[in-house]
Amino acid sequence: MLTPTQRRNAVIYQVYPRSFQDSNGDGIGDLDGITSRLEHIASLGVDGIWLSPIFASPQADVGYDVSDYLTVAPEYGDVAAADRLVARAHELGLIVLFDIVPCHTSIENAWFRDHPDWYIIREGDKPPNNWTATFGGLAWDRDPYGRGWYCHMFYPEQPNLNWRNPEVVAAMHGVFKFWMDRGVDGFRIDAIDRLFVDEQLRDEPAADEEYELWERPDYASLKHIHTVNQPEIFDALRSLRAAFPNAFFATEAYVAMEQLPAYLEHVDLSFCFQLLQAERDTAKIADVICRGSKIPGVAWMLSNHDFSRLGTRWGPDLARAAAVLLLTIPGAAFIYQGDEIGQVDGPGIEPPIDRVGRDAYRHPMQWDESGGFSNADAWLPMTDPERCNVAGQENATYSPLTIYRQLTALRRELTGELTDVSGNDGVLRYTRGAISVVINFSADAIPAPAGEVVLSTKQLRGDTVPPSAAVIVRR
Ligand code: TEU
Ligand code: CA
Repeated sequence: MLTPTQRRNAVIYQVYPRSFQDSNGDGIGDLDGITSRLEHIASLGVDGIWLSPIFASPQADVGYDVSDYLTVAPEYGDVAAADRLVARAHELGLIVLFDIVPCHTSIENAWFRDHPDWYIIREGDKPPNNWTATFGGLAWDRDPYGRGWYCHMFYPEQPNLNWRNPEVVAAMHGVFKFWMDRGVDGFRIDAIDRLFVDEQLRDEPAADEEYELWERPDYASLKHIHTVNQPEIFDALRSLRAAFPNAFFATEAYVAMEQLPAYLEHVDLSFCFQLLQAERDTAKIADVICRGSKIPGVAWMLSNHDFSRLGTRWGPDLARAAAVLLLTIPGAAFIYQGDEIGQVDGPGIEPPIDRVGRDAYRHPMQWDESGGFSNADAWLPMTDPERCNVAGQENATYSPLTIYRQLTALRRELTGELTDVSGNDGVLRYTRGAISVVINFSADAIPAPAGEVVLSTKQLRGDTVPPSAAVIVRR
């Protein structure tokens, strides 16, 4: 258990269950596999894990389409395997967050067949309005049971639930309760910003400016005033918090930064996607961390299963420097599995599993030179285990793995606000108490800051910080 204050400063490791460790030779990661690798996660010095969805699912969106929230997907194990995982994590001092998808179910969930009033379904010859789905196309499809049109904010296989129906609220609270009773510490709550859509189903206007966060073209063509950030979301979160006062809640709201505080009134953490999307623009990063670190409950991340990996976007040297950024600024931090060894995007697979192209970010974890993920062909091929793997980085100076461990240890002495932030000329600088950080994104060596060096991501040359390196000093 972490106190509410500790939660807001937590470091959480994201496990993508299908790609972490296969224990039974079917090429698919599973819960017993994760349990067998928990010591690696504990060795990173993190506070806990978030498991992407493990529930029964036809896997149209790799688990984000849940057909039964109270059953574990058979290829991942069963409820007893989930219990073993949670128990072992707790022994190792790790908290466990499951991933709950409250906004939609799988189209194969029995709820969809049996309870049309739990969903957003309208009769008619044509779709009720112009809404677009996040992954492209119209947000409406013909109901397979002949009841008209159903709304889906994501894939057509993911019909939106109707949270205005109290039966839906009760059913979903039952899901939270089921897993809390089994010892889970809390939840990452998926796509909470789409929990409600306008009751009158009014059309959305054309977008008049580019949104603060990246969107797929179709979806970006409209201004989402009736399908995102609806006020009822906050009532739902208030009642969820009241029902589970001790749960650790981290929400995924893909929203403008100024909208995060409304979510954070009710939950411990909410992701800030702006840091990831600032890419290597130091002025942008400086602006994002200044504004974001003033939001209590901000959760930083630089990779997850939806975006190209840090190691690919920033390259091997800056990816190590990025770890310094992620773990030294005020706020919670999430590390996506594989980032601690600098894993890069994989080649994907033909035909693709994910129709919008996210396979490359989801390739298996690389444990040793031969992979170590599975003794069968993996569901997505290994990327480059001979180059990049956990075993090869143990105890190696300047390896990503070593740097992540140093940072989580150092983090204990980091307190206080961010001061003296600047991001000019490709160099990011900031201070927290007695600790100053310099990250050199430029192609030139720069003078090292004054003070005792506590960590650097490359060997310093004299009094200079080499290109694509970070240094932390104690003044
Ligand atoms: O993603 C929600 C979501 O839409 C954004 O975070 C997304 O990255 C952004 O809109 C850019 O397209 C969550 C899950 O993380 C994702 O894997 C699922 O596919 C999605 O919900 C649907 O459950
Ligand atoms: Ca398996």
